[in-house]
Amino acid sequence: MANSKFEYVRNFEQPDALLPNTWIVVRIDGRGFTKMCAKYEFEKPNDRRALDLMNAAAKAVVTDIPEIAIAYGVSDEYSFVFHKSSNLFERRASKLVTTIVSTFTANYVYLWPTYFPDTPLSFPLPTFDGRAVCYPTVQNLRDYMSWRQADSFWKLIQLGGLDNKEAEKTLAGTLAADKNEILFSRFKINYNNEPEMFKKGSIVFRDYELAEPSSHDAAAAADALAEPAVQSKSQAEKDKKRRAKAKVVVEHLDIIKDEFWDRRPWILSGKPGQPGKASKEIQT
Ligand SMILES: Nc1nc2c(ncn2[C@@H]2O[C@H](COP(=O)(O)OP(=O)(O)OP(=O)(O)O)[C@@H](O)[C@H]2O)c(=O)[nH]1
Ligand SMILES: [Mg+2]
Repeated sequence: MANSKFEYVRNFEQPDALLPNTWIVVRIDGRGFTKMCAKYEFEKPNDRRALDLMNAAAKAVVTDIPEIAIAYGVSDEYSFVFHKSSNLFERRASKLVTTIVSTFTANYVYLWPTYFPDTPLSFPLPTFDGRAVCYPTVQNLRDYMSWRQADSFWKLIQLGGLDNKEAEKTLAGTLAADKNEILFSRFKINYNNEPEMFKKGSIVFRDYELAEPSSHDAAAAADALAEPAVQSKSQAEKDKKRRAKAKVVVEHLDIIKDEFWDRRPWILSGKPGQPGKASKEIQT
């Protein structure tokens, strides 16, 4: 077809490509949730129904998008991690972010009545913003995840009535036992008795049989990759089937320590594991 005189406008589309060979994290965040939580009278500091709804929407996103290796959620935010070696359907920041945000929001609104059967949604409806960040190494990615999980502790304190600065001043340098004591005396929160979901946030991933710690070095192997591994068609098909079969689970585990990653090498390796007995881990 002959070029029309209008076609020049195509050049206004600017590239927003994400750096290759990096872990792409898309973090979404509820817009104006302080107001929304007050409107629907969410329990303070943590509302179980609201968090279960966030988790259900995130589970739907991970199930829908097999390139996501892991997701982590706390409060009104969720981070979705694309494996660095996945052959992504798209490497443009805007496309990835909008895909995640719209899939999450659609599911959040659709699932609302399941978690709030007596409180129908009304305008303004819940919406989310999103951003994409590239992390070059496994250490960078793990530090990012640790940062979000550690932040969940501060959020708990903040909602308990202290602002961040005040909380940091009160708690900085105190031992874990003292932190518990302070939390209890100031907020009547017995940190040890709080549900794991409130303390650790929520982790969503495809579950396979747990590996023996230190039987894999998935982190070093991932860092050594220079580009997506070349796979035969049949191997790619096999992986795809295994991924589709795997159960997507929501857990509340420590992701700061090595153990979580060591026992689940498939998250960093990108290779689906053995379909396992559903793995419930005893936290040490
Ligand atoms: N009561 C209650 N509030 C919650 C819960 N989870 C999240 N929130 C609220 O969500 C807010 C999340 O913080 P922000 O994302 O910084 O605040 P925001 O009002 O959403 O503002 P923007 O994200 O900038 O639009 C907190 O201020 C809390 O008030 C919950 O389980 N219970
Ligand atoms: Mg928010």
